Amino acid sequence: MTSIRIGIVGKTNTGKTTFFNAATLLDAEVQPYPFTTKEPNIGVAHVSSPCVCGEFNVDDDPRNSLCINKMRFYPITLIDLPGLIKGAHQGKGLGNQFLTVAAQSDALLHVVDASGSIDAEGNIVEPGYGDPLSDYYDIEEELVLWYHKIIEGNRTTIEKYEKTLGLVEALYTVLSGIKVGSTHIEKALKLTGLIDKPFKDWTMEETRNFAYVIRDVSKPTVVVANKIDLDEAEKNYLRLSNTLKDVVVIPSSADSELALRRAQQKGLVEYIPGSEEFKVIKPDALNDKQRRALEYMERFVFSKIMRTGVQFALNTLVFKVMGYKFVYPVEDVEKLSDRRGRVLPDVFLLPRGATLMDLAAHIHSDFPKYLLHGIDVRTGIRLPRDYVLHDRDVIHLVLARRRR
Ligand SMILES: Nc1nc2c(ncn2[C@@H]2O[C@H](COP(=O)(O)OP(=O)(O)OP(=O)(O)O)[C@@H](O)[C@H]2O)c(=O)[nH]1
Ligand SMILES: [Mg+2]
Repeated sequence: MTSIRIGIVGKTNTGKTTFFNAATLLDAEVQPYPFTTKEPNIGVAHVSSPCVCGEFNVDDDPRNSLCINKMRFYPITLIDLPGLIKGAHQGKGLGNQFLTVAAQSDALLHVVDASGSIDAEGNIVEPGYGDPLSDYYDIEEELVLWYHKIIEGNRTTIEKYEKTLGLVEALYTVLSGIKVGSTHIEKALKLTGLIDKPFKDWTMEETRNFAYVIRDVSKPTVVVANKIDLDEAEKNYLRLSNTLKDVVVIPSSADSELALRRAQQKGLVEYIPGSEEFKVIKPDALNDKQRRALEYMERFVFSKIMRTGVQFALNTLVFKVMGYKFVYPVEDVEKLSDRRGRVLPDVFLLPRGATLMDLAAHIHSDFPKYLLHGIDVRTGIRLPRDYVLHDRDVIHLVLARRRR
């Protein structure tokens, strides 16, 4: 099963690498200077939801995922990108090769500095001076212009292929390299009303509009309003979420998540990523700096926004915006185990609309052929092959031929 790839984009200095480090706990370089990150960092993060082991009251033994305090964590790929600035599509800043990397992701997290403590060039300034909303628009504009450039730059290729393959496939030959599927193209053509218009007749404005819509359709995005702990950030967060009506905006403090995960690794606090609380294990073992840092987080992060927002942003993007579901297949309905007796060994991350047949295909390419029906383990109900899976379903597949 291929893992979902999520790219972190945004202006320089907004906290992308901090977010990445917090989510992956790798040590990529963080600095208060523009363009600290020069190469993309790739790491493993997780999406999480309450594990069904709690509901069924069993001790599980995960194989393809983790279960921490009854939360199930499934790996995804996270890509931290160098910061973008206005003109990036023309190679400004660190050039546009990174846009290619961004475009190879399935979805994006667009990180903005909600405190407004970076100026238009990405330098750190007093909170409130910068404008996260215009930063957001600047970066989105760069993404759209970049798609536009690819389409414009391949006019002759598209026109050539259109004659034999049709418009959708012609655009697909040019856009497939940046993870744009033909269903995305079809959807964008319908939304823009260009589905029946020969490509050679598209005006500049229509091409531009298509670029705008294809960016939207092909890369689902959550906006991360970072540095929420600083002054002015809450005000800007509200402005962002009230203005950007079509995207989800999640407030976050990536710095705090990173500090908490580190403190947890050192055994100083009890903290599960994404949790709405942390507990100091040995108050006496903390030095002054650590104590102050934890108090700061309690006051400026947890009491303001309940959680640091890092894990929440990842979960929101994957489950709510992209519509993925966790599904737990089991072979033994009584023990909730596989053939070897491992309890709830796997969880699968399946896309919106996935059916029992898709689940079977994920487990083994041969299975759909032999699939008779499924059993919903919670209720014992028999499920048809075209049953559309729900999040946190526990499923037993009944096959015509037993595996040996
Ligand atoms: N107060 C506060 N500062 C933060 C937060 N997240 C990141 N920072 C700080 O913001 C600065 C920039 O962080 P980076 O993670 O390097 O930013 P970046 O977006 O990766 O920057 P480039 O790689 O240069 O594009 C650092 O000084 C971080 O410590 C946060 O939640 N709160
Ligand atoms: Mg960085």
